[in-house]
Amino acid sequence: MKTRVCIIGGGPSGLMLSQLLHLKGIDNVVLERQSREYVLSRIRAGVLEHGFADLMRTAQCGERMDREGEIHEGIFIAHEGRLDRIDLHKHSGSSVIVYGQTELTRDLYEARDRMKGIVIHDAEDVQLHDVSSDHPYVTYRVGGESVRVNCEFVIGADGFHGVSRKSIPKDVLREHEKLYPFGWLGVLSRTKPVSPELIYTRHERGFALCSLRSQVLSRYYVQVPLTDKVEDWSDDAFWTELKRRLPREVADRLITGESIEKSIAPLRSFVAEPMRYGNLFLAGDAAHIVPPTGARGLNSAASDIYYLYHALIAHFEKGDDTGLEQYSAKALARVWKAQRFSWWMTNMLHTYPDSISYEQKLQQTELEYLLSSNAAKRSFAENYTGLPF
Ligand code: RFL
Ligand code: PHB
Repeated sequence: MKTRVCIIGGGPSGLMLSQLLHLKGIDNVVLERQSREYVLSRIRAGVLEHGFADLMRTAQCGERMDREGEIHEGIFIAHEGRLDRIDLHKHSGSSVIVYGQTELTRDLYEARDRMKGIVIHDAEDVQLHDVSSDHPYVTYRVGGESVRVNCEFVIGADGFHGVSRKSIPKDVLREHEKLYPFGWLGVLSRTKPVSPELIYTRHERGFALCSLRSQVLSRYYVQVPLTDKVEDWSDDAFWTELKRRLPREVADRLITGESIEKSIAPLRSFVAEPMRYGNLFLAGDAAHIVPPTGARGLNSAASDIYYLYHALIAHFEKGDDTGLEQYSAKALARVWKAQRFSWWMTNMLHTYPDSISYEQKLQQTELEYLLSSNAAKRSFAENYTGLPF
């Protein structure tokens, strides 16, 4: 098989780039290790910044998001039994959209199908070859058959556990990583959300988050030790723990129900540099991960895709490679800002098992400063709603 751009990974990053390139007439193929059903069963992001939403519209995939997604102009922070609101719109002039990653991935798949885009599912043993040359190629197996894809560019959009980043030689790639001593236990339930806007909670028993997917679908999280297993947590135990961490008035109106998904995600900060090696370009979770506290993960992927899309268009349409040459530095500059914000927000709101009283006092002071200073709220709002691309 021959194509111009071979994209590894059929998550939001890979599908978005595929769709954008296709609309500009640039031939591409997406190779996805999992089945479509599996990709669509993963429950992940819920909050999108306007930059991501704009890309969905450019990709002609924004119609359902604009119809069904909810615009949120503020978030709540719960602490010491009280609720404080940060007005995102007032402080930054911007807002976020609550629209699930599952739904936007479904929209992207449907668009790819409509345009007869090539997305190969169940692609096993994907391997990248000669990416530092002008003739890279990718091999994979599907249904017992081996296939070779000759291309001009390879895009590694295969998430944190993908194969692309690992294809960059060890003496070229620098990895920066921070692991947190806790995870998030998440529950999705077909219940009315406890609050119309998200509630981020700091509590001595650990962080909690009340989020939502729609007015009939709620998403809640509680901080748990890394040693906990999902099987340890019955639905009852989850609701009891969540209520203990929420302010009384919120806990009293929480509607509980059967969980329709329950999983534990470890928290990690990670950046791989550079994001380019020859004709291989990394994008999204393949190159960087944030703890979900600041809702930045998918939104960091969005700027990678934006830069990469424009760089590839300039290359194919005008023979101008400036964007490709600058891609890694440009993408990383924004990635590190999202890293900083996610790390800061995680530190402020979580309970650390070994923290000393001095650190706990500072955490509390950080939060009090945020909630009492318009300058701090403005900084929070501009980061949470998305720094410019
Ligand atoms: P993905 O979504 O991981 O997709 C990568 C795809 O590549 C496939 N793959 C391979 N394909 C071929 N060959 C291989 N060898 C392959 N290895 C892997 C995988 O099967 C997969 O389909 O990466 P992508 O596209 O870069 O998208 C990134 C986002 O998924 C991620 O950043 C967000 O989900 C992070 N995130 C959030 N981000 C936000 O912006 N806002 C949020 O509110 C938010 N909430 C969250 C989150 C992530 C969470 N978890 C579970 C980590 C909440 C949670 C709980
Ligand atoms: C979610 O709804 O899954 C969600 C929302 C906000 C976050 C993280 C996850 O910061």
